[in-house]
This record gives sequence, structure tokens and C-alpha cells, in this order.
Amino acid sequence: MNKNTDKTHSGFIAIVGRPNVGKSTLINSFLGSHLSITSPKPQTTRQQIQGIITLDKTQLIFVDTPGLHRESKKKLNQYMNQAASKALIDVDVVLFLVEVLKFTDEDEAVLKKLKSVDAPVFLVINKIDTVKDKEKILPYILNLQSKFNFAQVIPISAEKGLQCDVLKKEIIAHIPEGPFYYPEESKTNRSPGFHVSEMIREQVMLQLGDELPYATTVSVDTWDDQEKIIKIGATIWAERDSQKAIIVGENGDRIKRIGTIARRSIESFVGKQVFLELWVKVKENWSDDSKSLEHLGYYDFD
Ligand SMILES: Nc1nc2c(ncn2[C@@H]2O[C@H](COP(=O)(O)OP(=O)(O)OP(=O)(O)O)[C@@H](O)[C@H]2O)c(=O)[nH]1
Ligand SMILES: [Mg+2]
Repeated sequence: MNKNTDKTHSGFIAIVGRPNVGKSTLINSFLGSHLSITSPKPQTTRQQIQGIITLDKTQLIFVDTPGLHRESKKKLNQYMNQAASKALIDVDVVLFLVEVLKFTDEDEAVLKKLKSVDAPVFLVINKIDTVKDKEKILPYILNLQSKFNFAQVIPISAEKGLQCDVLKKEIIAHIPEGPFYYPEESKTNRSPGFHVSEMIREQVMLQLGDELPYATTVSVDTWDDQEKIIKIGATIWAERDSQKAIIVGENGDRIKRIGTIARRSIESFVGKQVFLELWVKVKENWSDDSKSLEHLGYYDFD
């Protein structure tokens, strides 16, 4: 084969599954950076996030999605489910992520959605590091294969990086010829402000334990890029005064900790010193109000 051929390959790979199966951990493992936030709590990711890798003549655009879930009374949940469903349109490969030895009603509902997808669907069985007796995995795979004609079945551990290279090779084999969609140096379709708001939200999720009010979100309000430092002002939005008090913590301890840890991740993301000013404010019912959702960044993003 002529190595100097100008032909490039490019394609979109949607990562879908119920909440908490490890979709964001997988996209981060492919990218080698913490692009998409993760947490032990379900419904961490709320919007589509593209992570881009360009390897010589191939561009892979991975699409991380919110976990598809049953609960969709609130507008935010409807938005999340729609964002995940839309990711299935016009893609080249779909990675259906499940957690090894588990198959819940929510997994079943995702699989049902995949029946109308044109692209090849890979069954990606994650968290295999948690199973000692690997022989148990075979009957689990056979059962799932009886439900759907998967193009590939690949057990992995996204967190430990096990078999992720095998998965990547199989993905590349399914990527069609075509021009690059993004400049070679692009890593994401999202703005730095979006990623910063996510890093703050990640700390809110991690620091609040079981007290976490589900309806919190973060907006980045000011961004002043100076010679040696970036000054960022951001707001954490809660729905009630009682939730605000939990986020602030006694004597402001919790918000301080959230700010300090988020600032460190932001500094490593922007490669510069950061001064982060955080506010906590209340906007009643924002998660069930279309206008507030849009105002806080939850709109159609393509
Ligand atoms: N043991 C183990 N844990 C994992 C693995 N991959 C992900 N996790 C953990 O599973 C939890 C959920 O991971 P996420 O990547 O946030 O899951 P997600 O599917 O993106 O979840 P949502 O955004 O809520 O839909 C986190 O605590 C991860 O550390 C894995 O391969 N092995
Ligand atoms: Mg996620």
C-alpha cells in the first residue's frame, strides 16, 4: 500500500448505556485525559461531549452521552435522554456499554433503542477488573448475544485500561474513508468555559456524598485571561435555600474545598494559574423550567 496516499478516514463513535456503567471513564481512557467528568453517582454526564483523537490519517470522534434512564418527569431528565438518543443518529459505530454480570431493565431499554440503529453496535462489557472468576463472563455474553446481533463483543476495564487498545483497533477497522471533521489539534467540540463548569460540578458531586441535591448546576460567568493568571467567576445553582446551605457548608468549609480542588483541575486543564471565585445561588425549579435550562447551557448542541 502506498503510505503517501492522501486518503483519510474519519467517523463518529457514540458511547451509550444506562447511567454509571463507565461511559465517561472510557472516553477519558481513549483520550488519555480527564475530558469528561466521572463520579460513582448515576447521572453524572448531562450533555453530549465529543472527544477527538487524530492519528496520522484517521480521526476518531467519540461522543460521550448522558446515561439513558427511566426517570424522565423533569425537563432536565428529558433533555438528558434526548441528548443521548440523538447521539445514535448518523454515527459510524455505537458502543453499547454494560457493567459486567449486570443487565437491568434500563440496560434492556437501551438495547431496545439500538434495534433501530443503522450503525454496527459493539457490546462493550466494562468493569471486568471486578470479576475474579472470569469463567462467569461467558454465559453472561451468550445471553446478551441471544438478544442482539452485535458486530463485536469486547470485555474491557475502562478504569484500568484493560483491552481498550483491542477495542480501539476494532473501532478503527469500522471507520469509513472521509475528510477530517475537525482540525488535527482539536480535542473537544466544547468550549473551555463548558469544561470548567463541568470540573466545578464534578467537585460538587464528589464532595457532597449522599447529601447531594440532584438539581445543582454550574455557570461560568466571567473569564479574564491575564498574562500570568486566568480569573474565573462561576456560580453553583441550587433550587432551594436549604440546598445552598449544604453546598456552602459550615463556615463555608465545603465551598472552599470544592473551589480549591476544582481550581487545581482547571489549572492543569488550561495550563496556567487560575483564580477561581465561586458563588452559590438559588434559582427555584431551574431543572424543570425550559427557559432556565436553556439559560444555564442545556440547549441543543451540535
Ligand atoms: N472497577 C471499575 N470501575 C469503573 C470502571 N469504569 C468506570 N468505573 C467507575 O464507575 C463509576 C461511573 O463511571 P462513569 O464513567 O462516571 O459512568 P458513566 O456511564 O459516564 O455515568 P453517567 O454519566 O452517570 O451516565 C465511577 O465511579 C468509575 O470510577 C472499570 O473499568 N472498573
Ligand atoms: Mg458519564
